[in-house]
Amino acid sequence: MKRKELEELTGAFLDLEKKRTLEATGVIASGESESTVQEAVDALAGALQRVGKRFQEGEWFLGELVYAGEIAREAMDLLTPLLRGDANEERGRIVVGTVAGDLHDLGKDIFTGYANSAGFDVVDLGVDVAPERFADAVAEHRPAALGMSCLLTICAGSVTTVLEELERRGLREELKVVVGGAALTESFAREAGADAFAPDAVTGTEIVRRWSKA
Ligand code: B1M
Repeated sequence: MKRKELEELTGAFLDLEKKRTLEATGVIASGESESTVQEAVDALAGALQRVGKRFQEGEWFLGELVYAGEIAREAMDLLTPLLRGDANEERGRIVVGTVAGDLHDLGKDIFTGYANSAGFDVVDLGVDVAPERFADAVAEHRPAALGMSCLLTICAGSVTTVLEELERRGLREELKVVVGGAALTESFAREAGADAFAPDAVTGTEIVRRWSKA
């Protein structure tokens, strides 16, 4: 049964049938199915990879990419508030945002959902966040960690610019920095001077949770 529900969700989504996708999401979000919210989030994330492939290979055009993004946003909005963690203690604050020039926010929002559910107080700066705004937010909120998301290769340099800006303002020393998103890699993160690369939102949350215990 579980498999069937997830297949219906990804099938409807990849057919770009919004109503059917949201109905399938609703069934899982209501808790009336055997599939979990986390499985639904993972299934949609996997389907979005396939959307990207179709776009890259010229099978789909910008209109389909935009519409798929819109459907995914509505489905994720039903799911991410329901992500459950073991939040029985306050773990500290995290500032997150998608770097300058980049408007992709689905992955960042999944990370935010998991981090919230794990007990972190997340200050979300949104998308297209300028390096100065990241640094201003770190100065204002004094978070234990900063999280940056980046999906566009041409925007990856922004990660380095943010780290330089933090360094310049003397804000880097006490701060841990985790980065994620399809445009980044472990080695890029290391070279840019981040503390960690998160290949997915669960790992990202696990990393900041480890830091908060250290
Ligand atoms: Co765009 N897009 N897009 N897009 N888009 C990609 C990224 C692309 C890879 C598609 C492709 O060609 N294969 C490609 C980038 C190529 C590159 O740079 N190498 C691309 C392009 C080219 C573009 C435009 C330039 C298209 C155009 O206009 N010609 C344009 C750029 C706009 C801009 O940002 N300035 C554009 C626009 C869009 C939409 C707005 C239509 C829409 C975004 C909707 C939205 O986010 N609200 C969109 C979409 C949907 C995609 C794909 C298909 C899906 C992205 C996504 O949400 N994935 C994407 C293809 C792909 O990624 N393979 C693509 C699901 C999400 C859960 O994954 O964000 O990777 P992701 O998050 C993962 C992990 O990376 C990690 O956790 C998540 C899973 O648990 N993670 C973190 C991410 N951030 C993290 C932060 C953390 C920790 C973990 O800590 C802080």
